[in-house]
Amino acid sequence: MSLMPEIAGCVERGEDDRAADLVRQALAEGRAPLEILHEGLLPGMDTVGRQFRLREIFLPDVLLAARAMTAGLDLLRPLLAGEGIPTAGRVVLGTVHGDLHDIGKNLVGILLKGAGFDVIDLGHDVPARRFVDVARERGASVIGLSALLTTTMPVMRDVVALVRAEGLSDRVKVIVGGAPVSEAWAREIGADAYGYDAANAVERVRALLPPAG
Ligand code: B1M
Repeated sequence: MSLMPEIAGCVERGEDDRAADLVRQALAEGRAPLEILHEGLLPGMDTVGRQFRLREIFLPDVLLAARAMTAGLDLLRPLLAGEGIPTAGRVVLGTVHGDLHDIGKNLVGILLKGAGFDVIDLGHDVPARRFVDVARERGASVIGLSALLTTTMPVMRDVVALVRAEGLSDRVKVIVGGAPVSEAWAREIGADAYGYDAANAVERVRALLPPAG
């Protein structure tokens, strides 16, 4: 079997050690980190999500899959982040309150760092108020919000409202993303941008910031 489907299979079966071994092997064979991510790890996680929705697998299986995905991602992280020149702007990033999903948010953070942004990652389950306080205190130009649950998406609206209420809209832009989030939702809540995947998030963040100089 070729390496990428094998990596996907390891994620599906929650085989973290083997997933890491195969990612190492793929890197040793000269495969690009982004290729390993998009053709190995992510398809595995997609399958897991589908199976979970259809109740073919259960929460413990998803946890094991997430652990295998993370084992592979940890090896790619330094390579995806590259050298990075930390001058492109400061971004406060996190998964919103009530939401523990952080794999996609972590990917966004890795690619933002790789693109030269200074990323302050607040982690997951982050209250709206904390995003805004940290952005103000640390002089960030962008707040990046991730949500994977339809029930936690409203926290994004709270953040946008707080940024407005505190008179920060000119200085601090808000980008939202995550599987249930859409361009229409971003517009509805008054967010400044929507990123449909991690690479797109980087492009959208770049577009939000004034040109340097
Ligand atoms: Co849960 N989960 N989960 N889960 N989980 C989903 C999201 C779900 C769609 C599964 C399903 O039913 N098919 C479903 C949500 C349904 C809904 O709300 N409509 C769900 C559920 C219901 C739950 C629980 C409630 C289950 C339960 O307890 N009964 C529970 C909730 C816990 C909580 O958060 N309070 C739960 C728990 C978990 C685990 C802990 C087991 C685990 C998370 C582990 C972790 O993150 N550390 C987990 C996982 C792994 C998933 C699935 C299978 C995979 C998510 C993932 O990591 N995808 C997911 C099903 C699915 O999405 N296919 C599911 C890979 C990741 C790279 O993609 O996060 O979409 P994603 O990120 C992408 C883009 O969305 C985008 O870029 C990323 C890279 O391309 N993006 C941004 C993300 N954030 C962005 C921010 C941006 C821009 C782009 O700008 C700032």
